[in-house]
Amino acid sequence: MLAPAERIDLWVDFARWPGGSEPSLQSLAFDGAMNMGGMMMGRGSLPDGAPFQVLALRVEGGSQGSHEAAPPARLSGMAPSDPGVAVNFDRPKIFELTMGMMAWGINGQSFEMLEASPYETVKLGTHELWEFRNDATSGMMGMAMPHSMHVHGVQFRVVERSVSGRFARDDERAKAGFVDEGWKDTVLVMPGERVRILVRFADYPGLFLYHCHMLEHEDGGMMRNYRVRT
Ligand SMILES: [Cu+2]
Repeated sequence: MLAPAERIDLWVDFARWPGGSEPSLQSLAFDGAMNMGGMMMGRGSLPDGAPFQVLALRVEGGSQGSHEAAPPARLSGMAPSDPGVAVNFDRPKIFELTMGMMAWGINGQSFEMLEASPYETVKLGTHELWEFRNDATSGMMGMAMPHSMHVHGVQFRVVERSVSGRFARDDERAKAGFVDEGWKDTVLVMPGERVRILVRFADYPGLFLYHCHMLEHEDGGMMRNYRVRT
């Protein structure tokens, strides 16, 4: 299960399809409306959660199809992340994904073009633990939306994912599982979930965005800056 803007590397062996076949990459149907009753349906022709084709392919036959290729016997491995390296390992920074007065926000705040709060200021060269919490929206008129949280300028590791009991039964929606392994820059946070990430601010000082990657949400205010200071 992938969120908008979440990415993975795929290895596809097209030798298994005969020439002339047309496999495709599909976005399968899911309960994307999340009890919204179509209220915030986009301007597109497809309702949220409707299946659609992402990519059409055509496999050609003939000798060029006989090329042998195989993925490496062993893909890169990664040691488990160590939350202990975070400067705030005992006190993760909490980012509530909020909805108030019909405006999305992060910790109740909306986007400001040139601002980052002291809370959103980090030091270059350090690690921090951040926790995205998708529990505030659940109280608002039954609005329980997934969010796709993207942090600019860095890569992070997912340390922990937990779901409140109230939403645990809804995990059926994500039964395909999450892609939480490896380096990430976007992570799916389902309704009722808290996702803790370990971020390293390694390379550049300056002002960077973090936001939900669902366009209606980020444009509605679920986007903020954070500042990396030297
Ligand atoms: Cu969102």
